[in-house]
This record gives sequence, C-alpha cells and structure tokens, in this order.
Amino acid sequence: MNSFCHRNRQLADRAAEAPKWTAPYALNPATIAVDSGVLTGIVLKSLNGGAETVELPLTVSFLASGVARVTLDEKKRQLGQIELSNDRIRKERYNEAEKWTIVGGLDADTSIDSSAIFANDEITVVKYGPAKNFEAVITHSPFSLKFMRDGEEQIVLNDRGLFNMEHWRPRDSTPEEGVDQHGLFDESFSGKSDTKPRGPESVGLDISFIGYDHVFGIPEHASPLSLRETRGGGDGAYDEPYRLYNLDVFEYEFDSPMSLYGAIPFMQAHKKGGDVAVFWLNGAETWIDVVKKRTERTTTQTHWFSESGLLDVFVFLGPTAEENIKSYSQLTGTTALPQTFSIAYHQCRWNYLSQDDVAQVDAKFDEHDIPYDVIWLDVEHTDGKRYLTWDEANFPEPEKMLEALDKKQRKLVNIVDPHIKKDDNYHVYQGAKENDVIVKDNNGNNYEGWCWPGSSVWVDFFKPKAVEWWKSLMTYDAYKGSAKNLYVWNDMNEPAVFSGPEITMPKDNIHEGGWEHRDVHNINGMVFHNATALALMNRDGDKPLRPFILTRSFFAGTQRISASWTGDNLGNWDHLAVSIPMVLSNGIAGMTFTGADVGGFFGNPSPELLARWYQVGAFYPFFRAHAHIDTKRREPWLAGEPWTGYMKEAIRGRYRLLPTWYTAFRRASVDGMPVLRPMYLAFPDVEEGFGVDDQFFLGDSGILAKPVTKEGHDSVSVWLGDEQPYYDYSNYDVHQGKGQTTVYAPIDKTPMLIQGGNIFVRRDRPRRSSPAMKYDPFTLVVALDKDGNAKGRFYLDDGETFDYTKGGYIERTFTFDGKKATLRSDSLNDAAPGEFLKDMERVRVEKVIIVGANGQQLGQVHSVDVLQGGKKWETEVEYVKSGDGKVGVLTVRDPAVTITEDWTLQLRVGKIEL
Ligand code: NBV
Repeated sequence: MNSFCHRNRQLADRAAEAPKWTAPYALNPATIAVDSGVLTGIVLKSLNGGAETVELPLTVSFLASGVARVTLDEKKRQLGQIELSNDRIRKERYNEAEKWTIVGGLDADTSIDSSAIFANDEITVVKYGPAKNFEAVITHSPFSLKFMRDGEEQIVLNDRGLFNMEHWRPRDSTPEEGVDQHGLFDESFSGKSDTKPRGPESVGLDISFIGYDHVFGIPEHASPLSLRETRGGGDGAYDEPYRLYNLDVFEYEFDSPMSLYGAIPFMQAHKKGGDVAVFWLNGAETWIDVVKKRTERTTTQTHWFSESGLLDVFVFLGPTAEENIKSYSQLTGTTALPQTFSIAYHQCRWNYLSQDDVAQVDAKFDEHDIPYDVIWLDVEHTDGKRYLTWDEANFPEPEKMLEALDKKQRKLVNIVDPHIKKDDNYHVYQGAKENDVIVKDNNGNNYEGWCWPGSSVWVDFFKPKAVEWWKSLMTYDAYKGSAKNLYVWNDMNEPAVFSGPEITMPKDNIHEGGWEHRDVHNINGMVFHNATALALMNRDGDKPLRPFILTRSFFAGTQRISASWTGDNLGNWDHLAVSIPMVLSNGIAGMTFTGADVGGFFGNPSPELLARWYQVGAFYPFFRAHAHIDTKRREPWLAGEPWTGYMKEAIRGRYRLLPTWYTAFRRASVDGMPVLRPMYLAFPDVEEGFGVDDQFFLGDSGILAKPVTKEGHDSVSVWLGDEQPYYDYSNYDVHQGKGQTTVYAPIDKTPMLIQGGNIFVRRDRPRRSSPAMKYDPFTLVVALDKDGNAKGRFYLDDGETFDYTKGGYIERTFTFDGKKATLRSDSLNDAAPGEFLKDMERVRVEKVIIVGANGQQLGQVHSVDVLQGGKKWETEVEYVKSGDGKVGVLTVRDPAVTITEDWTLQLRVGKIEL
C-alpha cells in the first residue's frame, strides 16, 4: 500500500479514535452563490490550528437529469516572498478526466432559482431533481453535504469528517500534525523510485449510504458482486481496500479486492424501496474502503481516496437502479451497438502459429459442424513483436488467409499492443519518434521500458497528433496484408511495462499537457483503444463499419468504444465461478460487453471443466475461448466425444439465441441497461436476492440462467424472486414459488429457466457463422405468466453498418393476450422502410411455441387464424405436454408471417367462433 493510501487510512483511524473529531474544512457562507442550477463557494481548509488557510473552490451543479455533481479544486497560491520558482507555486491539480470520460448529460437544471434555496449561517439547502423531491443540505462548518430523497437521508459526503485534500506545500513546509511524513515527496516501490515533483496531492472523502446494506460496482475485482467490508467487520471481510489501479496482474486471486486491468469508479447502493449511486471521476490510483454499520438499519460507510486530481463526485438519487444506470450512461456513454459477429463465438489461442494452422482450425470447425465467427492471432503472428507487421515466414500471404475467411463470412482479429519496439528500422517506431508522440520520462526524454519486444517506447495517445498518426497506420495501404474483415485486440494497455514499478509505467512519466502519468494512469488504456477505434473507422472512409476492438484495460467510458475481457484467469473451477460476478459487476458499471477466457488462460482444464466453461461462456456477452502458449491445445473437437458434443451444443445454443442477445445489446446501447441482469435489478424489492450473483437474466428476455460452476454437480439450486411460473428451457417443466428450486443439470445441460410472461426470439437452424443466419426464419417462444399473458421485444438491423442510426432497423413488440387468445406483432419503428427492411421482407417466423397453454381456453386450440397485410389464412397447431406433464406446449407451425410486418395470430379455441 503506498503512502497516500496510508495517510488517508490513518486519518480515518485518527477520526474514529478521537473523542470528538472535527474536520478542518468550512464553507464560507459569504462566498455562496447560486446561478443557473450551479452553486459555487469557497471551502477553507485551515492549517496549523487556523494560522493558515487554503482556499478550495466548490461547485455543486444540479443537472437536468437529477444528478448532482460536486467538485472541489485548490486555488493557486504562493508562499512567502514571491519567488516564482517552480516549487514555490502550486501547480494545477489534474482537471481533464472529464474531457476523456464525459460525453453528455451535463446540462444544469436552470429552473433552480431562489425559491428552491433556503440558507442561514449554518446550512444551505437546495431543492432539485425532476420531481423536486431531492434536497442537497450543505452544512457550512465543518463542511458536509447531505443528499435527501422525499425527506429521507440517502447519501452523506464527509459524514465522518474524512474529507482530505492534500494541499500543495513546498518541501520545507512545517509538517502537518499527525500526518506521517514518509513518502510525501518521494517514494520507492520495489526499488523503483517515484520522484513526486508536486509533493502530496491526494484527495479523499467518506461517503455514507444511509440505510443501505448492499453496495455494488467499482470493477474490476475478482470478488462477489455485493461488495465486502474491507476494515475488520463481518465474515469474509478483506484487510485491504478495493483498489482501482489498472495493472497486469500475474495469476490473480479469485477472491480479492486487488486491482486488475480495468477501473470504473461507479458505485451503486441498493435497498428495498430505492437506489442511489456515486461516480468518483478521477483517473489516478484510487482505493475504496467499505464498512457496514449495523444498528437498527445498516448504513454502508465508504471511504474513497485518489492519489491526485480534483474531487469530482456525481451523486445519483434514483429512485431506481435503472434510473441511476441511465443517468450514468448519459454522462459516460452507452455500449456501442456491436457488429453481430462480435457477439457470436470467437476462437483464440496464444498462438495460432501460421496461416496453415489458421486454415486447419477453421476447417475443423466446419468438419465438426461447430459454428464460429472469428479466429484470433496473438503476439507471435508479428515480425518480432513489431505490431502491424506479419511474421513473413509463417504468414506469407495474409491477404489470402483473410480472403479465405471472408468467403465463409468469418473474421480475423490481430493483437496490437501499445509497446513499440525500439528499432530504427521499424516504421511504427520511426513514426512515433518523428511525430514526437512518445511518452516522456521525468527528465523530458522519451521514456524507454522493457516489454515483449525488448526495449520499447509507448505512444502518448493523450496527444491529438498521436491519434491522427495512429489512424494513418491502419489504412489498408499502410497496414500491409490487412483487410475489411480484420479487427484489433489491444492488450497490455494498463500499460504493462515489465521493467516498471508494479509492472507498469512510472508515475512521474510525463504526458500531453505536462500531466504526470499518476494523474491519468487509469484513463491511459482507454485513450489507446479509442485511437484504435478511430483508426478502424477511418480505413473505410465515409462508409465505415462498426469497429470491433477488444481491450484489456478500461475506464468509465470504454463501453462507447470497446469490448473487454477479464484477462489472465486460471483454468480452475474457482476462476470459472468468479467470472460470473465479475461480468455482472462490469455490466452494472456500464461495461457490459465483457467475458472471461473460456477454459481459463493458464493451465489445462479437465474435459468436464472445459465443457462447463463453454456453457458459462455461452452466457458471457463476449464469448471467446483463449489459452496461454504453454497450454495444451483445446479446441472443442480435441477432447473427443462426449465432451466435444457438449461444447458444440453450448456454442450452438448461443447462436440460436443471437437475436435475443442482439436485442439485449440494443437496449444497452440505448439506456445502458446491462445485457446480463443480476437479481437486485430484476427483483429490487426482494431482499434475499440482493446478494445472489451466480445467476442472471439475459436482457429482458425472461431467460434466467444459472450455469454449473462446480465439479461433479448435476443439479443447481436456482433462486426465484417472484411467483411466476418458470419453465425449464429444455423440456418446459415448471418451477413455481418464491425461493430456491432445484434444476436438474447433467453435464450436457445449462440450467436455464424461462420466466412466465416473456416472449423471446431464436433462430434454430445451425449454421457455420452468424452472417450465414441472416435470412434464416425465426422461432418465437411465448412463455405465459400465471394469468396467461406474455410480452417481448425484438430488435434487428444489418448487424454491421451505421444505417440503423438512420432508421434502418426492425424493432417490434410481441404481445400475447390470454383473454383474447391472440399474439400480435407491432412495429416500434416509424421510419420509412429503407433498404434493410426490403432486404428482410422474405424473412419469416417459422414457428411459435406457446408454453403454459393450459386450461380450457388454451388447452383446446385446434387451429390459428393468421392476419397480416389485410389478408387472412389458417395454420395448424400441435399440442404437447412438458416433461413433467404439467405444462401445455402449443406449437404454431409455419404461420408464414414475416418479420418486417405487423400481424396477429388468433388462436381458435374449442367451439368459440372468432
Ligand atoms: O499476448 C500474450 C498474452 C495474451 O494471450 C493474454 O490474453 C493477455 O492477457 N498477453 C496477456 C501477454 C502476457 C501473458 C503472460
């Protein structure tokens, strides 16, 4: 733990131990002003018992969305005589995190006027929010901020008085009382020194969630979804705070608050009856302590501290988690709608060794009738780890390889790492030097470190010029052997530097604008993959396809640009299990397009583990098998039967459900709702579900999955959050009643239930890749609720271009009305039918499966009237029972309705004349 972390934790100890603790910060009431939805003022930090003060400008912006944003900066000041030498005048605190992260939602609520404000000497109160039921209560001295909803306290900032803005001071200043002086001005980490030219500048704050027992978010950690306590406290509490500092961690632990590759400082608090959230916008190393105070209601007390930067906190008062996620997405952006191929199955390994190897693997998939869309090439495909080149001995004709893949409508993804081999004959290194876009060391020279290719440099993608240059490197001309079906994988972008402290870049390295690496560390990976995305778009001129990039490092906002994965996991059962909460946690923090390496990166999984991993992987939003170079080959056919069959079935199951996955991604791209939904989102008022993180719903489809993650198990206990019937996905057996239910899950089966009340869409014909399914007919599964009704949504577009932004898409609701015995399909898209719709006119619904067709009404359907486009025709039905004999399953065969038009199916029941 480094020194700023110690100091902030020590402060917390001192405050807790003091008989009466008063934080030395006060808002000067005379400075408070409110204008157009923004409150400003000056908070004074008093030093040495008030002998000296530091001015901290405060803004509280009340945004039109109902979010409040609190920022505190530090005013520039000089000490002693005006000696304008560098160490006598305070530098700016890093203030550009917003520039890289926030893309909207910042409009202030200008309707806030004097009638919304109450103030006296002690407090200032502002009423705000879309329904004006939120209040911010600012206590002037000591400074604190309380946020209320409907008159009830929700979130308190500086509740425990741990607010700490380490003000600028020269090296020779009088030490602050009680503050450990170690590491203030320099520090070393495993023998690597950090010069800290700006001295201490951390920012810390305690944030209490009043009455909230569960907090979620702040990925990436290999730990449960509901965050654990980190200081003493209950069972399983961690000793250290959750850390956010993007790192290349070797063989990470599966139950730990340690840092991993990505960082999203967004935390949600949930309780029955309401949700709140905070977003701590800071790109520096950040730690978060979590403590739960249990009196008659639990309050979760958190303590956040970052090494540098502004205090910049967004406060969300819901009232629902959905609203908080939506507001967060307005600020940081939603998931980019992916190309369809990228949500299909990816085959990766470090490494496919040659283009013959690629051709053979590709052929094997076809031989075994296993669908796949993308094959990946890791670092060995390059000429000596010089990215954007090829190892000519093993990949002599990359164009031909890409062409062969394209014939089968498949893609290739190549790795492009950020370390650039220091080699004067390497065009990328030459360009980086000539354009002067290399990250500098603390002396202003090009920083050099050690990585895969040996001595390397790193491009400073915070420089606009670097991005322009990067774009020029990926045109089809410049990137020899590349083609339209080639996409990019950005690995090692934390950045990983083998010779650096904690295997990353020294914190005193210098980036664009003179900012230190410490200020931007967690944002660094994002600016790299952002440049790659722009480069991929650029290569197709004014007709770009949606870019696909996989990034290992991420920050708030990455979702707008890239998919990510959970890095170098281990091929064991624990890592399989923890991958589920990890993916859920990423998802609720905006980063929903994620997955873990199927099979585990390190080690050789048993056939059983591998088969189960495919079943879990088929539920990762990003579904890719990958393995370390030292592992045995493990492509699905190598295990042999019966194992190959299990893996094949898992992959095929994913392909069948691609329309439903795509619909879920569409929603994520519109309002940020994660593709996989944990139970607290699905059943916000059912307390037993809040800590459940090993099962999830797939979007709004009603499909509830709880894959097996334990060796030798052939059943799972699934938790049901309501009284609806839940139908087994494979044989429609019914489970009903809140609480646990046992679902039988032999090795060939993924436990999946369909919640009554939902309709989802499948494509049931096995094909070799997702584009080959483009004109395949659809199957609708209609799972009736206890009242005999169901509804669903469906979204489809061309799956690759941006035409959907101009109305080129199909979006429909399906509604089954039990009383009327009708199923309707209604369009939600008013745009004039364009090319895409014309292209899809021939695509029909080939089957409607109505599950739960029981009783007098639906148990006696003998035929169906179909109404579409003013015409009417009749079609046949087939009626069977579920495996347990309790559920009627009615299949409407080939109703011959299209996917592009509105239609109604009228079930003809018994003798009723319709
Ligand atoms: O490029 C090699 C690997 C890659 O396969 C893996 O997925 C990354 O997470 N990469 C890390 C470099 C180092 C691995 C020890």
